[in-house]
Amino acid sequence: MYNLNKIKILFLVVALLLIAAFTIFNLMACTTNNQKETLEEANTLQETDTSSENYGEETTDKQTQQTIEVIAKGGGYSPEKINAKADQSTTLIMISQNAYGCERAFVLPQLKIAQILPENGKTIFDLGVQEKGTTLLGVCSMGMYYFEIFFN
Ligand SMILES: [Cu+2]
Repeated sequence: MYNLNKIKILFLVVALLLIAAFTIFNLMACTTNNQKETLEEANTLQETDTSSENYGEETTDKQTQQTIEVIAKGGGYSPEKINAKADQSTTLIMISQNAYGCERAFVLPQLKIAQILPENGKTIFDLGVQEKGTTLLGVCSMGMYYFEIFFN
């Protein structure tokens, strides 16, 4: 009877340690539940954004599409400073290259976009049409890695 209780307590302690270790690991990997929620929110926002894609399709205004490519890898994003054209429909392609760190927890704060990037592969974001003088920030959820897009 006494031994059985001892085993029970030992089992409980081990279980608690495992839970604590798992929680710490999750926090370090930048994948808290909060971010998953913002991710879902952002996805719906993104969908509504694309519906207004036809906006500004005027014959007088020779509007074309521009694409920006940024690499997400261990140690951050590259390039960190990007010049882009204002008043153009802009697509951002995030290219994951062996991204195993928190660079995967990608956030575009001004556009209310938060998404977990794959370890490898491309993720496409619609940045819409930005005004001259706008600077868009791309950042990891912890604010450790970032890049800036300057629209001119
Ligand atoms: Cu980070």
